Amino acid sequence: MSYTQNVLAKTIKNSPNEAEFHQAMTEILPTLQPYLDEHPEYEKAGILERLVEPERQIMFRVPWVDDNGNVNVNRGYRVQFNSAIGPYKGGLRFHPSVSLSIIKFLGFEQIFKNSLTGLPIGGGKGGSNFDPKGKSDREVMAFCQSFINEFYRHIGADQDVPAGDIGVGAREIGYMYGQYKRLTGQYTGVFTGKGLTYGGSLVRTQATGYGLVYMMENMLAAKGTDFKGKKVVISGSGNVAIYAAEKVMELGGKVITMSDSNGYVYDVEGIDLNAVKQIKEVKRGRISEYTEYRKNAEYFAGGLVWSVPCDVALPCATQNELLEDGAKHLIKNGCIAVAEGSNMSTSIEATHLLQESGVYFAPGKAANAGGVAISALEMSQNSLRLSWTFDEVDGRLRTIMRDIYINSSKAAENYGMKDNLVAGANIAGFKKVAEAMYMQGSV
Ligand code: NDP
Ligand code: 2IT
Repeated sequence: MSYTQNVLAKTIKNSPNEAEFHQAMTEILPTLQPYLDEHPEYEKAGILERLVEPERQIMFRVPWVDDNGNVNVNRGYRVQFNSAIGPYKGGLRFHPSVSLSIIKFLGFEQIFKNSLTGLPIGGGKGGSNFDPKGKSDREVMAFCQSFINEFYRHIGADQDVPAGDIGVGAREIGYMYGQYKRLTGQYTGVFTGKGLTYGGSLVRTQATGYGLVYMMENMLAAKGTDFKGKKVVISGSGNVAIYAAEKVMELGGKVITMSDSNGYVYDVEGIDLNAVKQIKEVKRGRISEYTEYRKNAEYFAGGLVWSVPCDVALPCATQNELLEDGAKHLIKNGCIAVAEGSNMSTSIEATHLLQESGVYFAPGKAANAGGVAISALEMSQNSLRLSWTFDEVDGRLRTIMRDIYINSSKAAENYGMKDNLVAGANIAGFKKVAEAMYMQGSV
């Protein structure tokens, strides 16, 4: 058995009931074998065995009182996965589905993603099974403050720097930062995604969505085309989906769908993004309300957004949202490229189907790295006690996404897997982390 297969089998056995973590490892580890064949010293030093075991996992009780005076208890998580190349960095997810398996898969992906950005950030992820949906601002604040009452001792600007993810945006980061400051008396860059009046960076709100579209721009250019006139299907209607849609439109593409966990809207004339922002960012409503703004749009409750014919697809909701049936629709309808805005949007089987059919495919760890990259630039600005202009940060984002594309596609080509950006991104991300771990010794 090869080194990667051996570590994969052992780790799956040692971590039962962690399906999402198994999936992430199964997607990543085998693609590293050609690189590890060239570096037998890494097997000897147990690099993979160490890489798949988080440096630290923290789980804690988060009690809070709701508006009716009832006590509620949620579970908080932080997996500090790997600090070989920098302090732990990664988002917090608040969603009822959150489990240790989900946080471990996200943290594991984050190690490679953060390395790909070229910036000095290690990998971590956290969150809670708390559901912010339908809660009052006061309830969300009570939860965030209680979360930090325990969590503050584990984080720090040079130690672990959390940010947003599903269910965690500017409102939640603000409440958590405020409580951190209250408890520690420290005004440091310990969170990213902060508001602009207290240390946030311009472009962070837009960064994941814009970065995703810059990645796709590079992919389309490599195939001799661009966004002009392309029909684009986007899933989700949160932070990533909204700013991906904004950039697609700016580049001349037409976004025809958006979705949430209840269904999707199809607008043949092109999505009205002001309406979506009003529904989602202001009212915290449902995407079904879109038809109140655009009478010709159609809403499909529970429908499969990938069945809508398109040239380009950008999944921007959650893991395993694009499965084999979705991939088959995309292929049949002539879709030419897919890039993941969400982490692990696509199952392994669906990814293979797309790749085998010649659909150009970029995995999340490369395509959605723009968010964490600008988080790292927010950390730089906080350290400098300066803020850069929108154009300065956006220019850096463009360059970072271009470099990620080039490094991933070159790595794929170097190992005889031209156009396989999954393998290319894994190898390109792994190289730096493996070398840093090796050089820092084994204990
Ligand atoms: P938001 O909370 O802003 O939006 C999430 C969107 O996805 C909503 O439309 C939500 O619908 C939908 N969604 C969430 N869970 C599910 C589910 N189980 N089934 C169907 N739809 C679902 O999150 P973000 O936009 O920040 O995150 C979206 C994805 O992008 C995630 O996978 C995240 O990990 C990834 N990502 C985010 C980054 C960031 O900077 N924010 C950076 C890199 C990746 P509903 O309202 O119905 O729940
Ligand atoms: O998945 C991700 O990269 C994020 N949710 C963003 C993490 C960050 O630290 O900005």
